[in-house]
Amino acid sequence: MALQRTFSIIKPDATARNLTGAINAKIEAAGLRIIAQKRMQLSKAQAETFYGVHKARPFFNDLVSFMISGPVVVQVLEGENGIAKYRDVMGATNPEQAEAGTIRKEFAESIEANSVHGSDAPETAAEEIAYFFAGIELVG
Ligand code: RTP
Ligand code: MG
Repeated sequence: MALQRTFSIIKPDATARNLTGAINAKIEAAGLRIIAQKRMQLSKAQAETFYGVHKARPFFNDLVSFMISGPVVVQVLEGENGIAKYRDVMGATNPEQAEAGTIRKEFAESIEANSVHGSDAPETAAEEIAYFFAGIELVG
């Protein structure tokens, strides 16, 4: 399979605990290359738009509040089968169900404060990358 790009967020629970480097080490150890990265504070509108697919879910308001509770690091990752590979490195949404060695097993605090986001399909990866980065910022 050719190189594939995915979009990642290091979430506020992780930046608060100074875990950006530890998470990046796991990303790189898995063979994914960080081809763009920036730290930012999401606005409420940006968080609502980003997680718009979950608007009707009972956890939506809490999720938006969490995502704006502190800085995030947004990233573009590239690698063979990058989307699925990063989902494997992240582990299950609920850290209690995540496999040993995954980012969420090792670092997540709860099903909500679960340290990282990763795109779930090629279409969402392309949309999410374009929402946060200009093409000129992606250096593969
Ligand atoms: P993500 O989109 O952040 O990569 O996470 P995911 O695919 O593993 O999980 P998803 O179902 O898309 O949920 C998005 C984020 O919402 C929060 N969440 N809270 N309180 C809850 O029951 C609950 N369920 C999900 C998590 O931060 C989850 O990553
Ligand atoms: Mg998701």
